Amino acid sequence: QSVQIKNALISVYYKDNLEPIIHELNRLGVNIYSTGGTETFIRNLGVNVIPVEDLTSYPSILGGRVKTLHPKVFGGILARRSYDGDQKQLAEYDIPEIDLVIVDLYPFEETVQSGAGAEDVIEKIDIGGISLIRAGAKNFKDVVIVASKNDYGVLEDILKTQDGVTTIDQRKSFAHKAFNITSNYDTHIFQYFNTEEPLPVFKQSIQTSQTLRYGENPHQKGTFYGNLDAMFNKLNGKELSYNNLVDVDAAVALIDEFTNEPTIAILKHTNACGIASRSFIKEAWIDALACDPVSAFGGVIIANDEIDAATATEIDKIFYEVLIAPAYTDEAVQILQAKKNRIILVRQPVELPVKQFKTLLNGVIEQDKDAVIEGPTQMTPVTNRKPTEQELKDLHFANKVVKHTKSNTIVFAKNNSLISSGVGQTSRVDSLKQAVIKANSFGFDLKGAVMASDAFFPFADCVELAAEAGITAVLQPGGSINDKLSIAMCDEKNIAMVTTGVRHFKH
Ligand code: 93A
Repeated sequence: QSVQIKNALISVYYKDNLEPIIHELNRLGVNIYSTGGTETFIRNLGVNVIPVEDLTSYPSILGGRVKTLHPKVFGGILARRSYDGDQKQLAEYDIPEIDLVIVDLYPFEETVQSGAGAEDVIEKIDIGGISLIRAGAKNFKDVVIVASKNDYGVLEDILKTQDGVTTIDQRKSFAHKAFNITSNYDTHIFQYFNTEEPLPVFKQSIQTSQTLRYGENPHQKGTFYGNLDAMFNKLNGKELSYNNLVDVDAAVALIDEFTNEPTIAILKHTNACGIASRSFIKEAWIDALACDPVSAFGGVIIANDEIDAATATEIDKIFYEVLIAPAYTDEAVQILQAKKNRIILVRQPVELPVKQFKTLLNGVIEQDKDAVIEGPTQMTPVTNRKPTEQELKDLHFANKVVKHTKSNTIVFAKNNSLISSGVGQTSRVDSLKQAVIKANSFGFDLKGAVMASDAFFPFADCVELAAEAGITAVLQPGGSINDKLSIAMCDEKNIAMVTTGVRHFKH
């Protein structure tokens, strides 16, 4: 299965780094066929070269559009060395076997990016070169195909160390790379012609990927596809892990709901365990942390405002994994960088995809992201008592948190701060009980606090328990056949309830 290279066809756009290969081929006594510019280049090195026109008995025509597209070229590449029929025909038509093809394609993408005009771009659609690559790669059992200037070095090594003999594994590996090059090349041509919006999730350089230390657990491999460098400027710390990325994604989505006041959120396993909006970022941090200082340990922290030295000093007191903010003062950076392992990110203004994808069974599901949030004007009071101004504000705040918390979700909030939540329980009443227990265990008085639910209440038990805990206003989408029972319970307990008509499940 070893093949000795006897005849080579070389047609390359970029001639740099080709010289050592030509000298090696010359040393090995390989016949070299070549096209116009490449042929001149080789001849100028003082090496014998056969113009491809001598092989085809045709000149290069149509301004170079047709130079290698000929049976004498493709016959020599595609003929199977072990097929008698193929061999007979090579003899009959006087076609030499070509066992090394080196091509470097017209630089299509580069020409597009240079801002060249349409005519120039179209001329850079390589036809003959890409066919040579496909033919060489198809017949990898007998042919070595080097399909890019980036692989000249690999070939040079093989020629030097193996005296022009290649193994089947090496030829197959070249073929594998070659098809990668042809498919990418055609994708770029398609993208040039395509006027439809590309899949939004792939808008930004999905071609970049990053191997992660591991996946969700150490025995799972993981890769991120996308461009993290465009999204964050990292000031400190190690690489983001798979779980960090999942939490950072949740953190970014949550904080983007809060645009008016300085706000900080602390997340664990994608759920907020603390979030507060205040006039100053330091106060926001102190109240966000107070919500659940136990869960905050090892969390992801995100702010919508610049972190100053005073805030950094406070944040520095706890152990966290990742801190994200749009900006930091120099002094804050100095304080935060003292702890080597903590990841400090500056968020860059990057447009995010509007769709989400998830693998499922033997396919993928896609959906629009949940992009709506109901403000006070979309809250319909359904009880005798209407919410006060402050309750309306707090309901709005709680609803934003609910939307970004795992279902079933119950959120308690007061004075633009999360008090506690019940997350991811299999029944809504369990989520509610969890929220009450958490609030109590951290010493919060729920009197005058509000409650938001991601979906409707199937029974009156939730509002009854909430009333007993001290909740005075409730938000829910509504739509249960039992809505009237929950509403009647609210009226009995003198609680205000609003419905929004919008469910915010998050699984
Ligand atoms: O215009 S083409 O598509 N027609 C061809 O028949 C053909 N054969 C090779 N372009 C063709 N090539 C390309 O020419 C190669 O892919 C390479 O990029 C380039 C090398 O031309 P030269 O040797 O004249 O510099």
